[in-house]
Amino acid sequence: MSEHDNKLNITRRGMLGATATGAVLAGTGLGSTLMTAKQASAAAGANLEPGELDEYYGFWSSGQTGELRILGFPSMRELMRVPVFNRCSATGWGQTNESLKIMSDGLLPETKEFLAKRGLKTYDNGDLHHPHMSFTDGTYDGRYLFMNDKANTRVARVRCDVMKCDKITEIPNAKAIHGLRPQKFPRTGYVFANGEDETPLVNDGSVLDDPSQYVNIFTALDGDTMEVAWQVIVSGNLDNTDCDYQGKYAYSTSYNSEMGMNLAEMTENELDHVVVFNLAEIEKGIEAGDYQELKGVKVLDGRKGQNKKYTRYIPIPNSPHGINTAPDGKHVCINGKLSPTVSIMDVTKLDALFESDADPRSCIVGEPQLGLGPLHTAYDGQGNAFTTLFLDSQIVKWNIDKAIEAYGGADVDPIISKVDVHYQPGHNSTSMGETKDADGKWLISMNKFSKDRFLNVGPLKPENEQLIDISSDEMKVVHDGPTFAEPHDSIIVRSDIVNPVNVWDRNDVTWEDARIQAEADGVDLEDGAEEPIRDGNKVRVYMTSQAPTFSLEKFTVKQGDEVTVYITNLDDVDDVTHGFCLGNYGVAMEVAPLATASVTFTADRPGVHWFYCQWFCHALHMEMRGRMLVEPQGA
Ligand code: K7E
Ligand code: CUA
Repeated sequence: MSEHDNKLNITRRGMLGATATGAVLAGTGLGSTLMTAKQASAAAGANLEPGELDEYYGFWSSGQTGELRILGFPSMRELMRVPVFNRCSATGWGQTNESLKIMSDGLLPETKEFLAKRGLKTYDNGDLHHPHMSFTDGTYDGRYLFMNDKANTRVARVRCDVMKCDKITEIPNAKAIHGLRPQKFPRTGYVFANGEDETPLVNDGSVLDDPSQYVNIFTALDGDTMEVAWQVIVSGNLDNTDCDYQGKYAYSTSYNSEMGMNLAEMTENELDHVVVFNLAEIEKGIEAGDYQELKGVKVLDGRKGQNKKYTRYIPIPNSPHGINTAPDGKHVCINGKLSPTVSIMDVTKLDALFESDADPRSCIVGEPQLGLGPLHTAYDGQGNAFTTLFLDSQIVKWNIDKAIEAYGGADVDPIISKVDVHYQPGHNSTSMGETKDADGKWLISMNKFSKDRFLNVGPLKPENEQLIDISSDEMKVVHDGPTFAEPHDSIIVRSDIVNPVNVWDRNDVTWEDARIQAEADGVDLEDGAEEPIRDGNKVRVYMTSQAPTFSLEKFTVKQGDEVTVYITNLDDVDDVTHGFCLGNYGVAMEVAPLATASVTFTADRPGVHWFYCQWFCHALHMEMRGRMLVEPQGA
């Protein structure tokens, strides 16, 4: 639920009561819509025969679980979980040296210090809302996925060749990275990231309960290096963000222009705003030295009323949430949340805002009333938009041109149809819908509540993601998909764009540290070493794995040694992943085909300790094990 909660608490009691009734009614009404022949075949497309492959990849966030998920789409089969901000028992993410390096390298020095006092190298929780793929020329290019962590103010990147996270950057100065989007044109380029929570600019305790001194921060990262390129101080907290197809502007919704500290203050104004960021002017400002340097980052002042050309504030009713650029490259929908409206912004009118003192609202060309609680909008590439109505538990399909005509006074209704979803939708996504290649086939509604849609699993219930056929004007729900906490957002990418490898390249940079250490030890990772290599109380064990054996059946260390086990998987066969799990030591990791993985622990328990392969690899997988013999201290 995250930030929606804040605003919607007001009506939450009434809303939930109303929904329970709605659910019963919806259950009886649903089957009464007749499917068109086109829809029937599309629905059949969602039910793949065994062995058939999906037409799309779905990349899903997981909210407070902190991982990225990969689904086959439209079958909605979950294919993989990619740990990012979380600790993963199966893969050893958050425990292996390779993952800990990725998780800790990009942390701020002060965070490293803070965590070290708790005996940690990194955070082990995250709140991942928004996964988005890198773009080239307005469409997905299959290089990277970028995603935010609202919980601990980070941005991560996943490599699409191996589907593993390779960089995590903690964003300085900002707090709670929420909205995130990669630049669409000419390429990514920048990754834009919104800071949601306002704090003093220098948050060292010298200013505490004086909100007049709080600011919020918009960040642009360099998607290639994952370093912060620049930041802009803004007024109001930032919610979601998107950018244009021209490479000129980014824009963010702000739901608390009041800079209020409690619910009443935060919802006081009838109008909040969208902040528009002028990328060329910001780059010029940096070149001209118009910034302060804070924690190694160039920070420009783009607050309201500073009269510079970095930002413009466009009044929008009331607590806007999602902001989505249409595939036409011209229109941007700003979802009103507490207002039943979506505001349509025309990006071709933004130049005028910056060049003259034009009324900031002059770029708003439509504002249709769609229903209660509009949160996010997706597109079919044919001029139509699909907006989630959180409070109404519906998706509304509407026509952008007609909404613009109606705003100009014409007597037309932009709403084409509505469909009930179950229940309370947040994000929705269409196939290729956030690119210029939107294909108008499928929509997924990511519903926050499932209530009675599945077998009851106790007070904590799954969410419900509903697959909707949008190939005709009558939207048709064709599948319910329960999911665990808490996917906010997803993207649906044509499968030909994504081409992961089957086995690792031995030269991969992921285990560069292991390669360097092995070289220093005179060991070839692909051979392993027959004896542990001792260096004071540091002991390094080099093993290979090849189904169904490890190259060592045993190794001996002394109690208190700091032991690093390096394992190289020599099986270059599709899908033959091995693991290393050391019993009663809390140590476990994955070693995929041709990968090297390593883990470091202190051998502080004497005795015989079995290690085993924890990924099923062979008929003799159970036999794939060995012993760590730990000599007691003083022996
Ligand atoms: Cu609407 Cu964090 Cu994208 Cu949730 S946000 S829904
Ligand atoms: Cu190797 Cu199981």
